[in-house]
Amino acid sequence: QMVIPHWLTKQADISPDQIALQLSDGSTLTFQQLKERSQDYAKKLAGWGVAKGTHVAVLSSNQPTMVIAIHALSYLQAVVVLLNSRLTGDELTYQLKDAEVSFLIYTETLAELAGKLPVSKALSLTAVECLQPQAIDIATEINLDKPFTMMYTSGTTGFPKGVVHTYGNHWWSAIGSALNLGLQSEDKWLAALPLFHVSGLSILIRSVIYGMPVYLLEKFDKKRVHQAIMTKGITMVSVVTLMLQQLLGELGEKTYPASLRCMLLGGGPAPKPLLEQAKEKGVPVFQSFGMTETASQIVTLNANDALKKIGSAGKALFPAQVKINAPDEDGVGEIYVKGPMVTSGYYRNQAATEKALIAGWLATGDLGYLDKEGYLYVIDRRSDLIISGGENVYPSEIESTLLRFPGIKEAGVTGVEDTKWGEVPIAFIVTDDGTYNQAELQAFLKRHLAAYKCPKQIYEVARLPRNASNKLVRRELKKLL
Ligand code: S0N
Ligand code: AMP
Ligand code: MG
Ligand code: MG
Ligand code: MG
Repeated sequence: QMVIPHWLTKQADISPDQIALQLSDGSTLTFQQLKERSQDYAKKLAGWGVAKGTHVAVLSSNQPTMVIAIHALSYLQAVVVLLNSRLTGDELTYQLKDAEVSFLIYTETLAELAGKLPVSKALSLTAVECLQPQAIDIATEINLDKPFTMMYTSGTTGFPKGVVHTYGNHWWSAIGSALNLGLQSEDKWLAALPLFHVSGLSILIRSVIYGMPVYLLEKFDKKRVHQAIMTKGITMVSVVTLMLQQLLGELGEKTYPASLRCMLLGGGPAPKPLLEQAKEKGVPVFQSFGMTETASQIVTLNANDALKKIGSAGKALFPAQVKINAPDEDGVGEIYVKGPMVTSGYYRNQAATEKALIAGWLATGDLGYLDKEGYLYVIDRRSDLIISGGENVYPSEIESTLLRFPGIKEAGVTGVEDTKWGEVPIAFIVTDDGTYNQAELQAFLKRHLAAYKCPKQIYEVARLPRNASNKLVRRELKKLL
């Protein structure tokens, strides 16, 4: 069993006056203040009944109190289930049940959505602050083998799976990142990606482990992010492709301050022209490959190689390995990764875990190859996955929702290119004599699916492409357009 001192307590001890969090209104919290606020918050949560091992869901935008709540839950050794605020009540209800959540903390602006969820013990982030604290022993250590967070990721079967991250997964992810990017005393990481994704959460964890300030934005806004990079001494920022695209637009003919040393790009493919445009403007883009299951980036291009290996996701981080399983004659095959940042499995889902984790390697489902020098190129993503603005959309999930609507007999969903989102879903349906009500269908989809999953177009067709065993052939759907 690997045990380390509690990371926030340790950082508050080493660098009490260092800024931990900086907000756009100019306010800050030092590591000492963040520790105290988190420990106080933990005592209030304990008074409410949260204890070691309790599963507590958090539904919030990037608020400082959300950061405090996450650290507080680690002080209680509770498990944090991070909820994607773009999902519908239906979708979240599935996750809450699957994750066996018994407490919910939400931000006021999401109170209406929170009210739809089947968790009897639910309080807003600020209401928790009004609770009576209970004198309890705050955890002084972190056991790296114990679970800390859970996040849901959809699968090819249509049902989301809970990815469990141990403290050790997060620890090794942060260490791997530091060994690649280096640590500099003036580093400040801008967090505009949602903290409910590992893309955002991993910034907070790097912050406590490195003693590095996070500049926290409630959500991504191109103007605010641009202004922050120009004027707030940001050295690192994490982005998805759509954000890079919008930021380059904001930048125009200007250049970023030289202190910006890393724009970490992940979460999906990046078109080469965009990377070249970034290169021309001198934007230090580091492309990476990673997924929820790997607790953020696991393969990243480093600064020295960024210019000569444009389009590549780089090499595996120091504690990690990457290989191509069963490569074809061109060297293309499924990307397998391995390392201590990789999840040990999906929550109470042994079948899915066994399918993904093969002899210590994670089968990512993505296709790629390694060039002669061992650099990874990702050429296609895992089966059927559509990535819209960095959010994952699974055709099977939309198809099964469509099929629940009266009058729809068959449904097939595929992704089409979109200039803004990268890719968006469209649907093809076969109906009982075309009698379905279009307006009702739209309302039905909106009720059951997150907005980014709702098909942008629905085409009625006579039949869907199927193979000899009558299975839908999704890649042929586009031919019906
Ligand atoms: C791109 C974002 C910011 C867009 O959201 P925005 O602008 O805030 O939208 P809203 O104002 O809320 O809504 C406006 C309308 O747009 C629709 N909409 C919103 N998002 C999407 C979307 N993604 N696709 C399609 N439509 C969308 C709304 O529904 C609304 O429409 P109407 O009015 O019709 O309802 C936002 O989507 C965003 O934050 N995306 C990124 C999410 C993300 O973080 N993804 C990465 C997940 N992957 C990982 O975590 C693993 C990889 C990783 O760790 C990583 C990734 C990136 C960088 C670094 C790392 C790392 O390794 O550290
Ligand atoms: P998620 O679990 O939401 O983080 O989604 C991760 C998925 O994004 C991966 O399985 C890939 O399909 C895709 N992805 C991540 N990085 C890249 C990349 N560099 N190039 C192409 N696709 C990527
Ligand atoms: Mg996923
Ligand atoms: Mg917006
Ligand atoms: Mg994604």
